[in-house]
Amino acid sequence: MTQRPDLLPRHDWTRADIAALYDLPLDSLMARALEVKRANWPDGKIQKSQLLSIKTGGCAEDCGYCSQSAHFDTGLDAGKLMPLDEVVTSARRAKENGADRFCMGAAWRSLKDRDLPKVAAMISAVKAEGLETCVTLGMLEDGQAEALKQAGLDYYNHNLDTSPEYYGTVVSTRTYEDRLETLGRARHAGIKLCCGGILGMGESREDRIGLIHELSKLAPHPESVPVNMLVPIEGTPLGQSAPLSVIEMARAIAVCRIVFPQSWVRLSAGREGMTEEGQAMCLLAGANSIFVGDRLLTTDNPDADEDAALMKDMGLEAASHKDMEHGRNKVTLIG
Ligand code: SAM
Ligand code: DTB
Ligand code: SF4
Repeated sequence: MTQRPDLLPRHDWTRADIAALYDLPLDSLMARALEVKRANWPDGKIQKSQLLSIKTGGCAEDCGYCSQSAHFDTGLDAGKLMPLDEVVTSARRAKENGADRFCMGAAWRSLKDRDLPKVAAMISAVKAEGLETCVTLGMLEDGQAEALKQAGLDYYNHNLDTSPEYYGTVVSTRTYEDRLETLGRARHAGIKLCCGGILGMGESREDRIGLIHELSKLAPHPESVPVNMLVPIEGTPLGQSAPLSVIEMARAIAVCRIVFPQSWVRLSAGREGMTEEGQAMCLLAGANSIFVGDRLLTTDNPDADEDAALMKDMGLEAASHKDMEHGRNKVTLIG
């Protein structure tokens, strides 16, 4: 038996290699993505995550896409950290609705030590409900990732968002290096990474290639790669961005499937603005994870009936982390 290297993770992708994938005719690109997907994910199941905003708004960062930044008037009221019992109620409901992972997001620039015990208690309680746990809390300092891991954290979400070149156009209050440092801390503590970006912020295809290239250099690859389509928020600098075509979104997802063969590639924010056919195209391109529940953090997501119809029409089943061996079904062996 020999392993086919083109179906397995690599960390030596160049921008030119990724650009060459991007430039393929769509049918050739999708055929290659499908081959990678079938080899690494033979059961074809879809991972479902549910989000909960545990601390909304009033954030000190100026991310130009975000409803929660205190720098922009988006009409969102800032709240306090949610009490534990409300988090547990929400996690139970998410599980009943078929979610397998529960992701708690806080509109913080960075996690403060005073909030750490409260967040740790939330992680432990969600884990005790039988869900995989994920948090996204901004930047981490020494020792914090270890404490989160000890509480039962499976994934840390922290996105690179776009290429290093375009990043400064979108965010000015923290650097790409800051992001990489936090990712390194989470990884060092043995936490899986959920790291991706946003498309449709006025970036060029070269920037999308640059983002994928930066993600591909992370070794091991992030176990989850969320591909968000910008949800335009009125009042933010990117609120009037021209919508991205779903074909370009599907193309990016197919490239991600090929570059990150054993990662969950998540069709993340932006599904509410897509037709069922558009979402189906993104799933056929290689996405194998979605956010479920009718709310993301502060914006709408398709409701349970719509998602049930999508899954039924496509003949898709939900994945459970219990049948998974760290994000992949089996090793690719070609006789
Ligand atoms: N404050 C934390 C941080 O930035 O890491 C966690 C929350 S933040 C809302 C998580 C991610 O959501 C961002 O990195 C961004 O990729 C995505 N996101 C935020 N607003 C979005 C929007 N309007 N459209 C699409 N994705 C968005
Ligand atoms: C990610 O990449 N997408 C999620 C999650 N990680 C935290 C967030 C999407 C947010 C969409 C806008 C909102 O609802 O505020
Ligand atoms: Fe704050 Fe995160 Fe929104 Fe940036 S994306 S403004 S860090 S909540």
